[in-house]
Amino acid sequence: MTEQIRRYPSLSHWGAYTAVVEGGRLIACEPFERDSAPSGILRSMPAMVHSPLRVDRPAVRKGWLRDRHLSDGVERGRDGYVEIGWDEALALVHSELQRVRAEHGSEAIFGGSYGWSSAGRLHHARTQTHRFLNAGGGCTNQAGNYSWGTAQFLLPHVIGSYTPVTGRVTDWNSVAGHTRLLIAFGGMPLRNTQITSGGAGDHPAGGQIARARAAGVEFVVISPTRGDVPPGSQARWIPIRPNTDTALMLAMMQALIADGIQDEAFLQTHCVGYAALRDYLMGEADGRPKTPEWAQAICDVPAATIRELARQARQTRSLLTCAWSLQRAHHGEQPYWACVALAAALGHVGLPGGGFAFGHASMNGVGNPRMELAGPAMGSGRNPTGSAIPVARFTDMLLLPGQAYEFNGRESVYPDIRMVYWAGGNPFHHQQDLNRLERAWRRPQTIVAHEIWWTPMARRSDIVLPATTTLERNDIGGSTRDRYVFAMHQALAPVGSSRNDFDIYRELAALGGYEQAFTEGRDEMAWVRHIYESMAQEWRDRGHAAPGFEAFWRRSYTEIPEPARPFVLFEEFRRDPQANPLRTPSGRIELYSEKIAGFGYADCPPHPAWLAPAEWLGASEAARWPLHLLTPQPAGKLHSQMDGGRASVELKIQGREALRISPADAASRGIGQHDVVKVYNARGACLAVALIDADLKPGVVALPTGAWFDPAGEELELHGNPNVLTMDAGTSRLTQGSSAQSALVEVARWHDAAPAVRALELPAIDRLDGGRA
Ligand SMILES: Nc1nc2c(c(=O)[nH]1)N[C@H]1C(S)=C(S)[C@@H](COP(=O)(O)OP(=O)(O)OC[C@H]3O[C@@H](n4cnc5c(=O)[nH]c(N)nc54)[C@H](O)[C@@H]3O)O[C@H]1N2
Ligand SMILES: Nc1nc2c(c(=O)[nH]1)N[C@H]1C(S)=C(S)[C@@H](COP(=O)(O)OP(=O)(O)OC[C@H]3O[C@@H](n4cnc5c(=O)[nH]c(N)nc54)[C@H](O)[C@@H]3O)O[C@H]1N2
Ligand SMILES: [Mo]
Repeated sequence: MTEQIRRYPSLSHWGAYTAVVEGGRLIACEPFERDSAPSGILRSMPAMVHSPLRVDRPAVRKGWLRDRHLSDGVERGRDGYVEIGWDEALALVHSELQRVRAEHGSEAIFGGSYGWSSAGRLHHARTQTHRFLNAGGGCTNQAGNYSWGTAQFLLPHVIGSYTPVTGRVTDWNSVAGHTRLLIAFGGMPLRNTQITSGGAGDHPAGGQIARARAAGVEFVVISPTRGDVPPGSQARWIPIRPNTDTALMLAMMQALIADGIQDEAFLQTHCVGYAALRDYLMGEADGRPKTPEWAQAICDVPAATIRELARQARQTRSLLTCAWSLQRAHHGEQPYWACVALAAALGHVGLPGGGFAFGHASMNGVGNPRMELAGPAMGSGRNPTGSAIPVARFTDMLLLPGQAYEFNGRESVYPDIRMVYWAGGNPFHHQQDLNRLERAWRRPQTIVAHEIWWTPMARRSDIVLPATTTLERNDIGGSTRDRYVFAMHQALAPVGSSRNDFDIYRELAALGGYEQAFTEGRDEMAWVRHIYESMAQEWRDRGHAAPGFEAFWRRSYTEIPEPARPFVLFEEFRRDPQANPLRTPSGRIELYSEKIAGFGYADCPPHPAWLAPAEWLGASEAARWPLHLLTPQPAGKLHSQMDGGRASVELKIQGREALRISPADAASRGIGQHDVVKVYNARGACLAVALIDADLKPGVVALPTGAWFDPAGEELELHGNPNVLTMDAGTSRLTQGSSAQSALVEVARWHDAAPAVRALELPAIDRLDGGRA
């Protein structure tokens, strides 16, 4: 008898799909029928869902099982594991949480748990972690994100809001209808538009770019690589040194002022602080006018090009967009502030197809025409401790308890962390300077993780609880960047003895006597229904129809129509700034911020300025480390998720991540195509395989993120994880964002036999049934 094939609607951050199941196994993921450009990452899922790398049963690190919270943290990452039963595992976690709360207070539990988790909003592991820890007395949380965390804390000072980085920018209909020149700082790599946080029904970016081009929009891509030019855009590529866009933008503004063609009226009526910024640009303040010639020496773009681009952008309807990567760099506040200032001087802010925007190809759905209606959402409750650190500063926190730090005008002190609880993130993916993190990671007494796979994070935790994938539970997903909301039907029984994060927390909450506070009396399907109904009620309150839950669940998705009018960012503010002020102190765009001036931060002055990053090609350190390392998002996966899947593995070369290097830089180092290379600096070293790329500006190398961390000691990482090389420093005291894109390195051919990568093999586990993996 042949097994019946069944189909279930589901959703991932890389798109909606139908799970095809045969004999209890996922055999394929068929893209959602309305997706115009489905992501290839779907191909990785069947093998990964049933991978031998799945965490099979609860497992405890041997040293921790023996010595509990007194065990030696140095053994994390080296020790073997012992499987135990669920009851025993939950009892261990529960008693450890109680001990830490009683002896050290709830602040001593680090529950920030940063990470993307899954697209389903109910079972979103990070949200569930916060709900659980908050209900039990609180924890130390993390504020902001790695993605656009610098912008999140800068932009409210400048434009009163950070919604332009959540995707709410002048939409593609307005662009196709009105923009004549679109300048993309950081380019528009379509690879990144595979992803939407919360999932999506369509991937329209490539189509929108082609449509805009057909409508006559001229594209200019400013980037260290021609690889950031999207196909179909016919964009002109202007190569630039990494981390120097601020100088280019300031010089464009200076050129406008020098020619007397800046939009003086807009600067006077809609901005404050223009005079102070102008003095800086014209050199009144420091005797150094920020001319195109000045900028050329910094960013290596010809002065004539800068002048000509400024004039063209002033004379025609222009839109500036900055990739999020620009602000994920040391002093990453400056390019974003400079971009807003330049757009103000160009005078098209608030006009159809004009002004500034962020992240058009940083994520799917940016500029997607969509009504401003709620998406499905799950709350995480209030943290009773109120303790939170800036997201990317957690290595500092672990290393420097009690130390004071500055963040957005406030001084705080790092808490003394005894226990770390993580679900749905991989700090050994996302954090900079992983050798430093390894040292910090030894300090907490206990580390608990829920994981699906034996990731580098799981391998460095004391208690590992196996979590289900999305396919093993019912959920609801969607994003405010996309016009669809999706039902996610359970397609598989839990693999191994894995459990839903929600159920793990429910049982732990029951042990602690606060199950009701955690669940609010709802089980899985009651929550799915509740999330849907809350969203649908909001739609109906705002005059939009929404089907009843049963109909939605049966049909498996619901759609919001395109808005009748294109959205133009700051349209109302432009029309009447008195009646529609921004939420800045002045109600206007702040080219000079009194508030920031009051903080007195030398690393974030009160107006946009060129501040040399700690590491860039103009730094004195470049004599020793002559290449600027970019760490772009990986094309074949989401961060480190499913690194062992087909779409990811196909892009590795000889099992290692590929380092792009220019022909000139390869030749001068005797490096040939597909040679194994060592990429190194004072912080660490990794192996990678050279991919010679004529589209890269010489002096720049690019190693995508996501290879599972595989250190053979501090000296050498084997898999090509660039975060052993990146700098772990806040962008500035204002926003404390991640400086991932500011790192200098050297590259050398690796002559020895290259040690095998082990990260995608199982660690040593003593099985519950007596066997050994
Ligand atoms: N050098 C450098 N570093 C960077 C960046 C960069 O540009 N350069 N970018 C940064 C950015 S923008 C980001 S957003 C971060 C991303 O960093 P992370 O979000 O931490 O990376 P992911 O690999 O997505 O980690 C998610 C983890 O959650 C697990 N997971 C998925 N679903 C579930 C679930 O349902 N339950 C449980 N328990 N676990 C689940 C996955 O297996 C995976 O291990 O990386 C940052 N790091
Ligand atoms: N396939 C895939 N897509 C993803 C993700 C993924 O993991 N995989 N992650 C998602 C997430 S969480 C996020 S936050 C976004 C991030 O979106 P981004 O931050 O925009 O992504 P990056 O790939 O880091 O950078 C985009 C491009 O910026 C260029 N660039 C870097 N530094 C500079 C600079 O100083 N100046 C200029 N002009 N250009 C520069 C690089 O060449 C790079 O290709 O991507 C999302 N999309
Ligand atoms: Mo991100």
